[in-house]
Amino acid sequence: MKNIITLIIATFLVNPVFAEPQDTESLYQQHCSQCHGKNRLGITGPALLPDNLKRLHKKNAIKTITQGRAATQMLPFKDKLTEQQIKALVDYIFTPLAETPTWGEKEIRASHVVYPIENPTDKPVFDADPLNLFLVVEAGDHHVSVLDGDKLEPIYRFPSRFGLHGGPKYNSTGRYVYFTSRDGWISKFDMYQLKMVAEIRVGINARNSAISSDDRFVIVGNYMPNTLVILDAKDLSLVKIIPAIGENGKASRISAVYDARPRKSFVAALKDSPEVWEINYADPPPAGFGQWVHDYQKESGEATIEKFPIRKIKLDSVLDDFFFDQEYVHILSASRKGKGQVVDLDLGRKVADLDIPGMPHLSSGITWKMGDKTVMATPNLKENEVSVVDMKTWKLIKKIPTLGSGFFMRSHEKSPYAWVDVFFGKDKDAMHVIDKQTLKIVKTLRPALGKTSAHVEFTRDGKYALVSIWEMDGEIVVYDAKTLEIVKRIPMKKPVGKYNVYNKITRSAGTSH
Ligand code: DHE
Repeated sequence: MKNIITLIIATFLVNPVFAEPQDTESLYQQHCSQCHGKNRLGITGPALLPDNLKRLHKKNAIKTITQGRAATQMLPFKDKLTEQQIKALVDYIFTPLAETPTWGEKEIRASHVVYPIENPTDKPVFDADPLNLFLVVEAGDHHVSVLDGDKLEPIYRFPSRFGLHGGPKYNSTGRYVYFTSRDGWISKFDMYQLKMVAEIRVGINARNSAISSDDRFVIVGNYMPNTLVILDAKDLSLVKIIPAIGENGKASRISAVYDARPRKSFVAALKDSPEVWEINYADPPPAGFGQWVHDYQKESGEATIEKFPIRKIKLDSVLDDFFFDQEYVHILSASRKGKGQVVDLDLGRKVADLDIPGMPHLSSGITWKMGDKTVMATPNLKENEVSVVDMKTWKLIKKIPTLGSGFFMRSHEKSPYAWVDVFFGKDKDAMHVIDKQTLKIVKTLRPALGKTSAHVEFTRDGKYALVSIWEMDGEIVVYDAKTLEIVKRIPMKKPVGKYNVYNKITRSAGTSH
């Protein structure tokens, strides 16, 4: 008898909770579904689908389940599940669902939350210059810090949705900002009162969002489902769902959507069909907008849509992402396969090929005046070089070799330099500083030896450049943008991007819009 009891205790110690083997689906339902949803689409926890988890490698997923995630509600499961069970769960969440889930009007409306704000005020609740604030997205523990750009000190920190991606979008005054999470959550935050205003989930896997120049609408491009969703910018209530159906009649993911301010339109590219859509939000839409409508739209009756009329520009190849020239007439696109292209939005067609080698990470490129030319420069994710393109002839005028491939390039109207990170490879801690006139690297900085440095953003006056150190125990390293000396280090949890209110709302040529 004594032996049997000893055996039972020993079994329990090795495998604390589950003496019986269990199938992974029931393990998931028992331990994960309460927060991540019965169908893995997410509730309080993020969606657990392969596309949404792309940034999280399997070994990190194992670590998260085993140890939990600091400063979140994700608990450690090492005392409840065996190593084998954790591995099986990771394989399970990295497996696509058998059926494509629905996320339509009903689900979107049901997710909408408007937060009550006590003592509302139109005055900032802090002393800092509201136009020289930065938002810093800290991916390490899914928080956002509000940084005073003059004192270079954080003044507030709040939790964000899981996996924010892309630049938060400020309205024209910089008072409100809209965040997009990869799981399709849009959050509106009041920068004056430092309070969340409203949230809504518009998709299962969102790509990015844009706000209209008249501050009335927010648009979101989704990968899953294949839709563009327009929201009222005031309280994020649903205005319209536009199914992304390509010319071939098949549903398509949206590569990206941006606001084209002078055109009063949103411009979106389809990822699975070679076309760009210009969605007008002017009231009423400009005369002749319909002249761009293609025959297939006329036949299907789509051309009669009154609100948010769409011009569809057909191309030969797909755009993976794109950015505008400062006039919003041309879009310069990147493609995962092959070359980029230049599309003239006024002419409604491609006007040139773009000789950039690898797929740049979009929103990476910037423009500036070089002598009498305007040039665009971008790093490339597949090649160790920065490409510099003449914005008139669209010819590649220089390849600047770098120590590795990079994600972001940034500058400021008042700075003679453009900064580019070396994100990948053994020199991931390097940051090149390039002279904007000679196109030569004048200095290679190492803000934190051996640690990945990425993404630069300047203060409103261009005096300081802020660099992210992309580590859990990371920091923002502040450089004097002229002397290139470090002036301050601000600890942060894996800071990703940082976004200066003034530079964004004035659409500085040195940063993304
Ligand atoms: Fe991004 C912006 C696409 C991987 C960090 N990224 C964007 C935008 C697009 C894009 C379309 C512009 C959105 C906007 O601001 O409206 N990113 C892609 C990809 O296709 C890619 C290569 C693969 C993917 O998984 O989607 C990719 N991006 C990454 C990363 O791995 C990065 C480094 C870390 C992360 O958070 O996923 C990353 N992307 C960023 C950041 C911005 C961004 C920080 C905003 C930069 C800015 O200054 O505006």
